Amino acid sequence: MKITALAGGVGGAKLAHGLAHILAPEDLTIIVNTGDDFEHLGMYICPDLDTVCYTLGGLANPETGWGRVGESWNTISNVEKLGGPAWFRLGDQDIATHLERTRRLKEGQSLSQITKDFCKAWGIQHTVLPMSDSPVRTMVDSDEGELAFQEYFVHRQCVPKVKGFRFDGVEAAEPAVGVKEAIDQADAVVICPSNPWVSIDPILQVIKKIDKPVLAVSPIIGGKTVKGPAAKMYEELGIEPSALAVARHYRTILTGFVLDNADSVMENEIKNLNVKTLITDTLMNHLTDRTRLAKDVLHFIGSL
Ligand code: FO1
Repeated sequence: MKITALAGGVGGAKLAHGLAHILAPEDLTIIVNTGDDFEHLGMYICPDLDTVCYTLGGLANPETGWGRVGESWNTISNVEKLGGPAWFRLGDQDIATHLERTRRLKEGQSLSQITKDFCKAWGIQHTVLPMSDSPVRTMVDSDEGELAFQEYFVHRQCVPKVKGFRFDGVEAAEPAVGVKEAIDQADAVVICPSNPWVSIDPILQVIKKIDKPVLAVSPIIGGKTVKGPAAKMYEELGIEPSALAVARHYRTILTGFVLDNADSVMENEIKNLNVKTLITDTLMNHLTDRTRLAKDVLHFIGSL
């Protein structure tokens, strides 16, 4: 079975990791959000691409989910001593990624080519693609005005109340090389449990049409997100955060929806969206959970 997965940061990367453990490299392509990308300290940083790659490569910090395991912080602490910004925690190994990506971009290489080379260097055999090789910037409209994504997410720690989102550059952004083919060749598209508003919507706006079976795994369990501000965003936008809200979020493209046991009471309402449902344990703390959920998802797709 050929799968194309759509993923953002930490939560999405975990399911992508589970899928990569089961599917052969030629049967899984992961398309990653680049709306979180930004320039910082003179470097071009791609947090979600790096989170997915580090996770697939077994290089990710298991506590945070982002950045590298066994990291040191000498560079950023010396930047801070010099009066530079240290709010975005860049580890020494991680900085190598940003330096080399920035050098290659300046030489005119594409983000998809750079990602391909980095995956090779990190021993990752599955295909990881940025959603686009053109810049897209998620802007968060809030009660403190419009904020760039990392300013909102890290610097302001998601405190501002969101009013809406804008994906600057998305209209002009073509899908990256290989994205259309990955969708066309897939038996199904899996939307990983990432933030629907700021991790998955940018990808869907770049891809536009998906005429394939689409399955989404809810990032909200029991009305809460495991990590990140998705539930808070739903609330601030006047929507009760729940698995049902996520199913409604994707209803125009959904074929199947995976919700947690904790939300089984919502199953009928989700079925009423003309969506098939799978109820299972969607928490992914360890690699065994990731592969178990990935197996459940693949089995479920087989039944769609
Ligand atoms: N998230 C934080 O909450 N605090 C940080 O200091 C931080 C640093 C960081 C460095 C590299 C990287 O690839 C990701 C990093 N993240 C950090 C996560 C980042 O904000 C992502 O955009 C989120 O994971 C949302 O996808």
